[in-house]
Amino acid sequence: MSNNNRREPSVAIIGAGMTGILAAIKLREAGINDLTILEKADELGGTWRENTYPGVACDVPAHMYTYSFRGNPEWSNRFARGNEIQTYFRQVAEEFGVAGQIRFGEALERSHYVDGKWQLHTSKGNDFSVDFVVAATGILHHPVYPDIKGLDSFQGDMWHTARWNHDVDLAGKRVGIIGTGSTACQVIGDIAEQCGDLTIFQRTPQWIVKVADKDYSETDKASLRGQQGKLTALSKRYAFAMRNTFSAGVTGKKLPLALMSWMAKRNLRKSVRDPALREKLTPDYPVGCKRLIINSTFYDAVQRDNVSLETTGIERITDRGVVTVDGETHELDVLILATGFSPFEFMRPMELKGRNGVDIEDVWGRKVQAYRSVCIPGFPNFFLMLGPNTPIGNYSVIAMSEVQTDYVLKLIEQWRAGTLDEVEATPEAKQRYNDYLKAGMGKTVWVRGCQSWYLDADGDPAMWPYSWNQWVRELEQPDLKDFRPAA
Ligand code: N01
Repeated sequence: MSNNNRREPSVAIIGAGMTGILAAIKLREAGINDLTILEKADELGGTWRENTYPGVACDVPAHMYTYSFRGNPEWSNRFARGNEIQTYFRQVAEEFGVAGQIRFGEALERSHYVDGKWQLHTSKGNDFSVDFVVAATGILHHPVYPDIKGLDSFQGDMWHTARWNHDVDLAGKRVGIIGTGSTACQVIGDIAEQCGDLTIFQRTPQWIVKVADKDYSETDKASLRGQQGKLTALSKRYAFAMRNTFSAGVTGKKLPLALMSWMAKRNLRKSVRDPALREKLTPDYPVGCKRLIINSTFYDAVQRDNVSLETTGIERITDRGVVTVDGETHELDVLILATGFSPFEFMRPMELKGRNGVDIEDVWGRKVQAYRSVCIPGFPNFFLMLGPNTPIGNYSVIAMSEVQTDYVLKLIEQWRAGTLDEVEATPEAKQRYNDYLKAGMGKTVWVRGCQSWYLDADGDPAMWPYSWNQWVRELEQPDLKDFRPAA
């Protein structure tokens, strides 16, 4: 307790990716200095540390994909490459004094809420307690390996895109890739030229929009150096455009959706010359139902002579390659699994037990839900960043983290001031919130007949179904009646 009777919290931040770095900066700005930042890996950067596949880039415009308080004049392209994004996060963490505070190579293994404190146990055998836990563990970080018979029998080189094997040179090799999502499209566009033969195993075609990339010249960069105002204005312009096109379209606004559809269909029509190939690449579901792919290299790659698009289903994998259901064997030297991620794990496999020993596995066994994406009843003083129903179609996840971090800080402020003994949303508030989300889903494009990582086992999208502005407005101030009152 400090002199003015405000409680000063200790906080553990789990993960030093984009959100963890942000949380650390903002907590320190709020005068909260008792911080422990645990990072399971030996480097910060989260998704941008893990995804090093050829072609990795962010399909959100770079000047919008930065913290609002620290633009980056150095981007080389409109769509920043993964290594530049990773460098940006490292620089920001260093500039704001966060990097030196990170405990690398130390994962949080257990987190138990006992007598008003979180008792933590880490992979290095350290035990300590804190008032708050901020789980900044990201959404898409558990690779999905496809459930295909014989997968492990393949004798060539095989890896998931998030675990790229840089020791294998693809030049001249017979390469297969399973999947045609955002990741696969970036990989294929980048590796097609060097492979001997590249076979793309497509289960479902995807809609793709082309937004021209742009190289930023030295003059462009120089004009932005030291100009946070200009960088902010640029970011706002992109954000405005994304909000009013893709984000509005997927949540049911007719005109933006019509524009997205027109852009995707036109892109396919104009880019792919052969009608038979075009037919194979044409989805049978509405544009935006699966996350819209923004890419300008895939269609060119798929039309190369050394690339073939296989749409016959995979029957099994053998030591030599992929056997499709028509009995054909596709012999391969390398098999790349661009099969996506499991989006409902969040901070798991960490063992998380809340009030009275309630286990997150039991709570989420029925359905992965939270109150305002961030708070889970039964787990006081625990904040899940980018939790279920955070994502807003094709928008910058950094902007989402900033809004949620401000919200969390306001909740911690209530605890510091003693208005809340513990920050815990009530089960009723969580239920009301999820009913409200469900009510909005019917008009979104995500429920119009496709399968995607957005959907949970019940077919409910784990997305925010309303507008960006509405989301920001609703998170501006915590609604205290949704939390357990102080005793
Ligand atoms: O994964 P995906 P991703 N047999 O789940 C196929 C973000 N991201 O890594 O469509 C055959 O989209 C599956 O087929 P189907 C972004 O949010 C961002 O590409 O299910 N195929 C699909 O084609 C994105 O949405 C950037 O029929 C199988 C593919 O694998 C998210 O990450 C860049 C299969 C998986 O596609 C995930 O994208 C890249 C099987 N058994 C990614 N199992 C940015 O630029 C799966 N598939 C910000």
